[in-house]
Amino acid sequence: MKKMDSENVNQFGFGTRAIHAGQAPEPVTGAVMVPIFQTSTFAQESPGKNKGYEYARTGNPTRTAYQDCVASLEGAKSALAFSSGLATTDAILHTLKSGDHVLCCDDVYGGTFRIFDKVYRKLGLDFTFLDFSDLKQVEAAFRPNTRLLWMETPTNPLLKVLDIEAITAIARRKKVVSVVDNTFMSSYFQKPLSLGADLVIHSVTKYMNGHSDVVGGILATSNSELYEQIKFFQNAVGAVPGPMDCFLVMRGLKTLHLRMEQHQKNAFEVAHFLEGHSKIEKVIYPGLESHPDHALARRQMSGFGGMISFYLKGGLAETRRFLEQVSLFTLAESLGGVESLIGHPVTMTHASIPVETREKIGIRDNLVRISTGVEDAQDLIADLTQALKKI
Ligand code: P1T
Repeated sequence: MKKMDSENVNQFGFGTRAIHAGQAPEPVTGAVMVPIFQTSTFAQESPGKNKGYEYARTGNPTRTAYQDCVASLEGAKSALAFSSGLATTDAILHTLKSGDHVLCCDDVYGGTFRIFDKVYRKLGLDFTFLDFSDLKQVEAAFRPNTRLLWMETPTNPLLKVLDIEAITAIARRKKVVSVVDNTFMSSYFQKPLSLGADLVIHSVTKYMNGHSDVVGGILATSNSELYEQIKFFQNAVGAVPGPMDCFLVMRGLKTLHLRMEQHQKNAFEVAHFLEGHSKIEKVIYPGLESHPDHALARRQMSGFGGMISFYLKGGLAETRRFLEQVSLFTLAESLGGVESLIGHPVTMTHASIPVETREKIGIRDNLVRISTGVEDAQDLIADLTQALKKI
């Protein structure tokens, strides 16, 4: 096979790119895996004359390889990596100035809501949170000072599927930059840039790395102007990932396509099991025909992922008891790792959202969120069965 370079990379399939894009053998030693360039600085031959790297906040070869790989997976010209998903969000928000307005979907990760509401509002930005399922409402919410449209799809934790093509088309018409947080689907199941988004971002802490051992974030774009602007902030602010973390995420990416297929397979089995259980009030999984956005999900995504949310019959006490009883599932924040996790949005991931807002959108005491891992599905179902028996 001809080795990949930036010219021919896009002729290859997803799995091939996940394994090779940006990752030619290292020229000096032939090392097949991109080395962890654990260095803060790079020797210069004479002042200002270097081999493309000078200081590791600005650039590091391990990070370059990782960014190039993700750019290829998202069908983007470029990518920029950060030390967390929220540091990525922060870098994008730095492109705005006091007085600017941001439109955001109403069901977002609690930390995203928090940085908007508690950090950037204080600096003079204004935010409107609303249900992006209603396109007329979205259209009407733009103001003359709207500069950014932010959406997650499927949303966290209610797994609403938003129409990326229709919503980003409105933003484009209004000359507003659109961002899609693609964390839940990963680059494998959803391609926001090809549906019209200007920027796609990930908390790579989740599926992209996939092994629950790194916190990181990345964005990808084909808009050179935005890229240059945010690259400036990446260096000027400096929330960059270290070379070891870049290496680990790149290693995780090599199996992204395999893991996502298995996450989805298990999620279907678990979702069907929960749907048929007498102690479950309602199951939310975009792959189920009962999901209100199932048709859109089929059209927009090439799979449905591994995230499931459900309402137990009962209140906080029953939900707490159930969550204390699971044993193969780990009760923990986060998602997207090979191991199955279970969480309680009200007290964990979405505790920073005001209670009135949570109730209005449906984040209630009996809501449980599952990140289905890649264990054997029958073991996961057995664990849920025994825990449900105890309530
Ligand atoms: O945790 P961090 O890498 O900074 O990423 C934040 C983030 C951004 N976007 C989405 C959709 C997310 O789900 C997250 C982090 N979410 C969790 C920790 C969670 O358990 O939902």
